[in-house]
Amino acid sequence: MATAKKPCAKGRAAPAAPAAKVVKTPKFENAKVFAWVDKWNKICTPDRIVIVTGEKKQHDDICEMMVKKGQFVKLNQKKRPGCYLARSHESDVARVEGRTFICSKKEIDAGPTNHWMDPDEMRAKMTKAYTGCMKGRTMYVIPYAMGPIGNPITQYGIEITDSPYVVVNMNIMTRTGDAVLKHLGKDGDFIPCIHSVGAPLKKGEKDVAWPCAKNIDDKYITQFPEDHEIWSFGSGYGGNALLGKKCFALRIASKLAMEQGWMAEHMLILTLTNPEGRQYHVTAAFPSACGKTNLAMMLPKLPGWKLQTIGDDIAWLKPGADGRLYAINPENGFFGVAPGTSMDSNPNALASCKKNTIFTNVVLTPDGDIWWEDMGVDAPEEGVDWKGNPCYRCADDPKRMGPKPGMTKAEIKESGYVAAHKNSRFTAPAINCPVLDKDGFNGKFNKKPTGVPIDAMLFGGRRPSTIPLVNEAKSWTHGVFMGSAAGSEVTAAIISNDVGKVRRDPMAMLPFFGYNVCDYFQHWLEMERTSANPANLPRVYFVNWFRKTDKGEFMWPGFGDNSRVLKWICDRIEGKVGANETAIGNLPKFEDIDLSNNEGDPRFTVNPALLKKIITVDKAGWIKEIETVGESYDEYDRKASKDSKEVNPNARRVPAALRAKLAEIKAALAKAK
Ligand code: GTP
Ligand code: SPV
Ligand code: MN
Repeated sequence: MATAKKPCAKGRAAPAAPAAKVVKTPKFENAKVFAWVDKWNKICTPDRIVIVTGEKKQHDDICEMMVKKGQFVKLNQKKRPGCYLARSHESDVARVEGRTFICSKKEIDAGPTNHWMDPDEMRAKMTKAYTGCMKGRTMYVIPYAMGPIGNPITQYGIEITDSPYVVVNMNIMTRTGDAVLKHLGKDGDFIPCIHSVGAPLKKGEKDVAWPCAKNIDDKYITQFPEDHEIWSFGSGYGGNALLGKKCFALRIASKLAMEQGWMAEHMLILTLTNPEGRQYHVTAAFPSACGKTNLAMMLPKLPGWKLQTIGDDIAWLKPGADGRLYAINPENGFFGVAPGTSMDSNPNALASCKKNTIFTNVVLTPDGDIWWEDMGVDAPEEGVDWKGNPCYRCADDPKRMGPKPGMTKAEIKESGYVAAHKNSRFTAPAINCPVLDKDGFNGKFNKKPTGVPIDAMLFGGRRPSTIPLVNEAKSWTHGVFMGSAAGSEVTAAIISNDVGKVRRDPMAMLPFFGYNVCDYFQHWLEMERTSANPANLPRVYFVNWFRKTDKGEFMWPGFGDNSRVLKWICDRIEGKVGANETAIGNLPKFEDIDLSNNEGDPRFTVNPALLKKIITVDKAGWIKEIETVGESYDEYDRKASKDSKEVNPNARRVPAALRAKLAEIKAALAKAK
């Protein structure tokens, strides 16, 4: 083929810019899948393209390739078959909320809690960043399902990525591969997702252990809610990169849910069976690193009660013809917080990580096993910390590690050093969980493919003061108010300077709203208005496992003892027990919290005197609390987006029903003793 040579001034051919070599786009039966892959192949110009099949052999081969390249450590296969360890770059350890964008056409549709940019501007900016970004790398195409394939609630995605770490994590966290492509057929719909670590390789350049864009301002986690597209660039970690999770199953799905009359929530799903064999299904929305995984697989302290897991992070709920909300877990695995997970606190999570699990940013022990702070087992004499540096057992506490030999617990604490990153995680297949409710997890209830009907919905957060152990909403609207008013201390799950400070986190969804928070509140209210039978909506509760004494000690043991609270909730649903009807909601009477089996390790024992304190109304604290909630509402009313500085006359409004509830509680508090 003749190539046109542009004549230059002197009549000689200009040296042609080396045109990027484009590899052939593989064939796909589904034309939209082909178009999505073909488009990004031409922009990203990878060296090769691999379609993720979902087969074990391909998964294992990718893991082994990563071991060879120094991107994975293969763990002791006798102790942890199929397990690997990854260490991320120091800039890439958690979600980056400051670099997360909702690019709706209008700023107001992203709302006051989201960063916004004009979608055309964002597309132009990111396309530039994507141009040639996969040079020297493999482009993987991951067909995946959020939910059991074929379930009416399930949705599908295609994630293009240049990160093999993302591929193997997606293989665990979602249902991937050929089965999805087959289900999509010729014209099935999916959410198109593109991801790159943003680190092209020059010819012959050696790859690093954790490629990413090292500068935080070069990372973008972008949702286009109107086009239902996800574009992610520069980060390889968790919710930034496993695009089925927060980007799709929460941000994009919440928008779809609003349009279609269902709900996409940051909620665990569990099945609880009482000693008489009656089953309850409960969801709970707690902010990141606030106890969802732990509650989802908790071992009840109460004799005769059985708890099973359906999901630990995300719930999709659809109203049924009977007015009940039916929930599925769209995920296929757990991306759980490692530190604090022990045989005492969460044995089922530890069991879930026994095989085929990827650990990220934990400690490597000399025998090829893993360790983290508060794992409940002695640290090895020596290990490798999350940064890849040596670490050593603490001189006076075998359950700590320090950066130098012989350091004391006080010295380590003072230095702020941790050997496993506070947001270190395990990616474990759900089928490993010994208490998985297989039917519920497979989206079945009474053998029918749907979700499980929800009896109670919990909200919660880390609140050292004011918020009681459990508080029952008096109505659906009151429950929506409770969710809208949720607050929590910021945790290490987010890269932020505010870790430890209390912030408002409505419905534990602050980082995950795909649209305007005011519209989201309205959507929750609509669930009652449009319900076939509002009496069948779940009861709503606010719980707080994290009250602290003045000395900073937890007032409630938490974990398995939380079954006492779940039992109270079931008793309320059955009308077996009364409650103290207070200005803020219905609180338990002391004698209605079952304290059987309350002996043994004092760390896991309820102190009755403290219990009394955390089930009463702290009037002064609540007056302040309600004021702060009002301030958050005012802020939502004023701004078009998180980045807009001025008062915006077009800003959406917090629904009047919630303002009325706030005023009602404020007035009731003023009157209360
Ligand atoms: P994401 O995966 O970030 O959404 O977090 P999550 O909500 O699933 O949090 P997870 O259950 O992993 O808990 C995070 C941390 O909170 C862990 O270190 C737990 O040990 C601790 N935690 C969980 N439940 C309790 C509890 O009941 N009481 C106390 N004191 N700590 C808890
Ligand atoms: C969270 O932060 O709520 C998580 C972890 O579940 S991540 O997937 O990284 O968002
Ligand atoms: Mn989460």
